[in-house]
Amino acid sequence: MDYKRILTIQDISCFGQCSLTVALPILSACGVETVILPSAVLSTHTGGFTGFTFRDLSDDIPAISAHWQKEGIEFDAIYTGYLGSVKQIDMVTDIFNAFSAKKKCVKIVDPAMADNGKLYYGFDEVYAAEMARLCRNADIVIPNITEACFITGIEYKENYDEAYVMSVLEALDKDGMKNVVLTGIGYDEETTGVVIKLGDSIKHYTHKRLKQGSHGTGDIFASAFSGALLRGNDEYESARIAADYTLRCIENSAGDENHRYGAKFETAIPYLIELLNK
Ligand code: PXL
Repeated sequence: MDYKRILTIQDISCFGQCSLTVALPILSACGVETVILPSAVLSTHTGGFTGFTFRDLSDDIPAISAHWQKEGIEFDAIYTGYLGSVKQIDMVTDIFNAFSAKKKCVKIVDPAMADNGKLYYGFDEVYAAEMARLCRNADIVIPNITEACFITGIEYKENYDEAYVMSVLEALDKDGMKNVVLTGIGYDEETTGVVIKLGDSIKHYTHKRLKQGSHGTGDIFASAFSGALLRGNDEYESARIAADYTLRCIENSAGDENHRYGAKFETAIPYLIELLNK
């Protein structure tokens, strides 16, 4: 099997099972060489915790990138998640340009900035507009419906129908985002799923909806999607694998009220490998 190398750029939330502490093990489990660029170090993630520390690593990013270029290091893909500031988004744009100039490099952006109609703590409209700009530079974007609304300026609706989702996808397309994996899309109480749009082709993978949610599931999904894609699966198959794995991680965490800060993704890694080997 072809051995691929991916760079993932996102923060380290030391506690909380999200961003790099999730992306690195999941991508490695997919059999992909995983290079990390930590954008910041936080004691915990920002969802549901107060008083967390935040060490911005922006100043190191250009020097790390320059060193890699000097060493001739190349990537088959770059996947970005939570980024700490507008400045960092600009730096990531530079990294996209530098590393896709010589070699084909798939740029995957999860605009991890919002959920349930609201931006995450610390982000504002300026940040959202800048993230939209990064999305325009990507080959594939993985927003949830809230993020897609912030990117397009379409009003967020808690209850929506297929026509609304199609209008969001159309707006993303007009804005330059041709390939989109829109997560958390369901039209009834029992089901949810992922809408995969590749140019003019639109498919919806649906599965059961679980009542409880937990933090970090977007990162689990995006990491498994990126890993499955690099393993040679197409976008639809990668989204299906990532969705089934994420569902299993949420099921793993069900009933543990003390574990709402993250999903127990580790014990489901054998299941992910099983899905990849099918
Ligand atoms: O899971 C997304 C994420 C990543 N990193 C940090 C976060 C969040 C979401 O809140 O706060 C620091």
